[in-house]
Amino acid sequence: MALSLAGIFSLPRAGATTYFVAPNGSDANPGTNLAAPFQTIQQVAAKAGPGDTCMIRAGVYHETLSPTRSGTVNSPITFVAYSNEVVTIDAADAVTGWTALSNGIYQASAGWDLGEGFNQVFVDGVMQHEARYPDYGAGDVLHPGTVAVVVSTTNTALITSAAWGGKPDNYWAGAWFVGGVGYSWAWQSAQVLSSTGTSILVDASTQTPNWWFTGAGAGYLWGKFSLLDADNEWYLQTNAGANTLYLRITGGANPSTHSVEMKHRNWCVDINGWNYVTVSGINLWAGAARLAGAGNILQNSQAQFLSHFTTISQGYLENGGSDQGSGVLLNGASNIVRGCTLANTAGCGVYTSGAGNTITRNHIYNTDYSGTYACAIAIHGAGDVVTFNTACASGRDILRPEGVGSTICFNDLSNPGLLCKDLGVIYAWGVSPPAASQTSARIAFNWIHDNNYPVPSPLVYLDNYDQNFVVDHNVCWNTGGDSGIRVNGPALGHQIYNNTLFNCADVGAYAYDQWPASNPNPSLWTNDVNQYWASNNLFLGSSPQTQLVNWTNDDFRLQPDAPAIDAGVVIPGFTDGYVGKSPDLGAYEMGGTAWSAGTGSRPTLTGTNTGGGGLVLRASVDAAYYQLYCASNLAPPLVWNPVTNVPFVSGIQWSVTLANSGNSSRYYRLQGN
Ligand SMILES: [Ca+2]
Ligand SMILES: [Ca+2]
Repeated sequence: MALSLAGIFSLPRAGATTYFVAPNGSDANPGTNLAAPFQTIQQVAAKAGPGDTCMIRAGVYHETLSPTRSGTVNSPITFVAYSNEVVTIDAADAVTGWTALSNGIYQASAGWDLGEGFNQVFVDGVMQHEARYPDYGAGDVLHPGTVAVVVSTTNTALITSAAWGGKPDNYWAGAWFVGGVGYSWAWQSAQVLSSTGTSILVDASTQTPNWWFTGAGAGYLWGKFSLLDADNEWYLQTNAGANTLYLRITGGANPSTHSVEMKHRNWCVDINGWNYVTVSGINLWAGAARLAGAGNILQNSQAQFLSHFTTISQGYLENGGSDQGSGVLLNGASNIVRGCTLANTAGCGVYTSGAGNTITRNHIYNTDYSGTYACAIAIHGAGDVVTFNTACASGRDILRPEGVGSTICFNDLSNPGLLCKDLGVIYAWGVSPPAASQTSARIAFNWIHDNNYPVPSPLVYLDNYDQNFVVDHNVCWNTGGDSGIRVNGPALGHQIYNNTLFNCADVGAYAYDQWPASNPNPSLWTNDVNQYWASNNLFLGSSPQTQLVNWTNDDFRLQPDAPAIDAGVVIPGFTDGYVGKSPDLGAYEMGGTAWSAGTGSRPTLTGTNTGGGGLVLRASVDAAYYQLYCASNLAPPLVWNPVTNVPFVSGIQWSVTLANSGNSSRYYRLQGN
């Protein structure tokens, strides 16, 4: 028996056309010959039909991949990097023609303007900062330079900061304020009308609605030429028809000898109303990806700076008020994003609506650097599946399950709350399914950890007015003192089983009941109820080493003498296949199969000969999202056939018995989707 994992390869089908695109090609070429390719992706997008493959040669393409027709379920249209060459769709365009001004500042004319807070400049692939006070500093995208501020509670347009003093009246007028204050559920922005002393007065009509918080916090001012006084800052002067970009790069050097780009388009990939289009191995820069339709796929893409905004038009929206703030937007049915890296973006990494979408094996980090109500993964669809992702570092939450019937399994999720407060690694508020019999989400077999913001916050946070979440077999560790799994009232129908928790407080140890305020669904929430069932959870306080094998190396199995062994109760559907006289407490059953989470997770497959040609294959629980394949030999041409006659399935753990004919060999492997 052999075990391996490999990508899925398919050959162009007979009758379909293969097109080629290369930067040195010509759109006047036929495009069907590697030696005479098209020059633009859009040229091939205009021609490709069902079953066609569009091979893109190495290079940077300054355009939007926007299909003009649909593929079919059996004959998708495929856009793919040719022979694994490095292909990038860049939504920013070059700015050239620099002349020196003063103080290391250079200027050039720029032909476009995406609007206040939506422009973005890169020098040699490094994001620069719109002229600001204080200067950004050396931090990454989630650690902006700020000063202490107070938004007045009596005049909410009045903001003070000791750092703003010593300037002439109205020195700050025209700049934009951005910051997180008070409750800081999300950051807020407004434009400065006037200033005097240590105070600014903002234009109330520009204040972020829902929410504009008051109280103490931190913020910065941006958007005036006078604030351009440090390296890596820029300012765009937008006069009618003649925009001027001012820029000071590192060391005050001449930008002419560097690559300077300014964002020009919101979308790198825009599949808007088309079906069965696959985009594979194509990197995205400074723009978002929309998969609106059915059966579209984005895979194996390195994507950075999917969205950018420093003005926040709606405080509570995950996308900051614009579609591109969704990052990768899955809007429709059965769309897939897999194997991608999604990093450094103002809004979400992925945002779903519709139904049956899949998010798997993505590495997502540095999301929500705007500080709005965004997260790495926002689920709004029905029956969406989120598996084997590694997502970490976000301004607010890492994952928000707001759909119905979602499956969230085998993910490694950590480190939220780098800009906002009162949040979770997984956070839900006011989420209930249409019918009482439905589950909002099953959150199982995940590693959920490190919510270390100075204000204690939970790991799994089922805030007020949530219903029917199933939270089982997760490992939850490291908070600043809040619950590993927290349920705030009103709450209804949650099931919390077999989780392992340590270096945090126990399930539900902190609870805040909002009843009857802000009732989002008065027909459902007719009285104050705080209902959830919790069993078989293993809470280890600050002593995980007493029962776990080696938690610092992600080995959360029980030690041989752990008191948790056989200390649990039978919960049908959750403890099926337990070993020994009873189920154990916690996420790992002694004697059961190990499992791991995140993009590095690989299921185990072991085989036991049972004599007479029989073979029992036993896989770990994380194999539930894999298909078993069989080959009779490993010599070319190697053919793996799916094993479809799986004779035994139990829960999401399965084992198979397959007849081994005669003395010939069989090879088996698990392959992900
Ligand atoms: Ca500055
Ligand atoms: Ca047991």
